[in-house]
Amino acid sequence: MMRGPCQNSSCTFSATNTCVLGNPPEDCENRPLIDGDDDDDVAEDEPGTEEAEEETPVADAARGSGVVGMPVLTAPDDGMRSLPASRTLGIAQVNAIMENRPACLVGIVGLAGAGKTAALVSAYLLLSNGVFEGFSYADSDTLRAFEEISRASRIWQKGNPPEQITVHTTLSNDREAGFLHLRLRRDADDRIFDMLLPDLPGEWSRALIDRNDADRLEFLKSSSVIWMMVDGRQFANAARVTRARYRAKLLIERLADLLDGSRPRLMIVPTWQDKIAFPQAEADTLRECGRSFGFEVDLAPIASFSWDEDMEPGHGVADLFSRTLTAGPPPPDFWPVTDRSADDRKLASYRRDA
Ligand SMILES: Nc1nc2c(ncn2[C@@H]2O[C@H](COP(=O)(O)OP(=O)(O)OP(=O)(O)O)[C@@H](O)[C@H]2O)c(=O)[nH]1
Ligand SMILES: [Mg+2]
Repeated sequence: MMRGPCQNSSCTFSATNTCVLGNPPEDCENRPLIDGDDDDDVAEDEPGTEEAEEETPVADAARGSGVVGMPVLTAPDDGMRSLPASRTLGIAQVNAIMENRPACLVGIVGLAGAGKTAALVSAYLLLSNGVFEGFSYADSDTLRAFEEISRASRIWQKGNPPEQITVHTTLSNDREAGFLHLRLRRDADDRIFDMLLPDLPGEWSRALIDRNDADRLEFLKSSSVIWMMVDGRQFANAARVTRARYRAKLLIERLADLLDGSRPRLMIVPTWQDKIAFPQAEADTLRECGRSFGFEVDLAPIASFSWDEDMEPGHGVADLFSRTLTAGPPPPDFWPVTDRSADDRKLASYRRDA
């Protein structure tokens, strides 16, 4: 048995022979075990992605030389390894960032069309135009991913907005979340904040509500804040509000269940405020529901875009980020207290001094 090409879309192993996660190539789980003649499905795993296009010729050439899945060229040592992944980050990369520096991991949930992607696009566009109140853009490891989700929003004409500015989110790996990274500088004190923001399909929240399918949302346990996005228009519509309210409450209950003991701050984020204000009674109901499950609840209404001349596009988005960052990360879990024994005396005293 050999290992085939890497299936992690962020990894450049096939091109550089270096695992982006630092795994030994022979043992990396992202490279499936294959028999020499049964690797056809590997290259087709992510149709349409550039990574997949790059991998195919390498795999084919390797097949011809009898060394299945191994690159035929040696990796150039040009420092490229340290470049960040161009698309979204996987869980392993997010973990690596969080171990290296304080970062604010946000959980973003909500049904399809709630406005999850739109909020991220709105923040990115405001930052790129230097009009994100209270913050400026410092860096991003996932610029290409931001550009991809923002593309359609750059081409619509004023006065003729399309129905959909962002497209329905799909993931190349439907079991693993893809994260966007933003580094912000806060104007007030020049402090730098790293934020990790998943752009998930609404189906993940629907599956959590309908089937309690929670495995792929496990990462929410490590988040400091959860944004629960809801389409604000539904809560101001007599025919739709009952169902919208029921599903929002069920989502809160499911989240509480999935999170076990941990309780990140819950921000309820009604979108489409340019169309209609979120009814106070609905806000109170959701707040109360969140509290009954032990959440500290906050409400942050936004208009990621705006069809209303009296409301600026991106209304409330900077405030959402600002309030998220004041929540502070949960206490870090590394350097846990362990029993000392005579054998680890040096390490123990190092920790005391550090
Ligand atoms: N005017 C206005 N339009 C919005 C707002 N939020 C979302 N939209 C529109 O609603 C569409 C759907 O929003 P998305 O952000 O793509 O929805 P989503 O939650 O990411 O949905 P999935 O990816 O399918 O889960 C967007 O393309 C926008 O056109 C808002 O606050 N104001
Ligand atoms: Mg989306």
